[in-house]
Amino acid sequence: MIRPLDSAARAELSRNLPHWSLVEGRDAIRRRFRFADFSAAWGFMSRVALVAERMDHHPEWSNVWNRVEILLTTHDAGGLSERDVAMAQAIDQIEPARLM
Ligand code: H2B
Repeated sequence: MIRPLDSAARAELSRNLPHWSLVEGRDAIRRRFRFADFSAAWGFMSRVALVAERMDHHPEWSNVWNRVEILLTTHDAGGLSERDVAMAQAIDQIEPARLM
């Protein structure tokens, strides 16, 4: 069992993860990405998939052509945990130059 994110870490979310926002009605964070085309979006998703496997932490996500939406929450914690923060930071490191 993983512990939920504590209130101090929650207070720092917007500063540590400025591109991510809290999801209404769920204890989760979300970021929307837009790429040049489907190929760029899928390439990005492939990289995220490798990170997810390495971290054993898997996103809820969707893709529509050049757009990717990623939602992070920890099912084992029933909401946000440090794993989501670490995953979001790792995703933010993936080729930001390819984002549009
Ligand atoms: N991903 C996410 N987002 N939340 C989890 O609680 C989670 C996961 N748990 N990936 C992991 C896998 C767990 O189910 C396996 C058994 O390690």
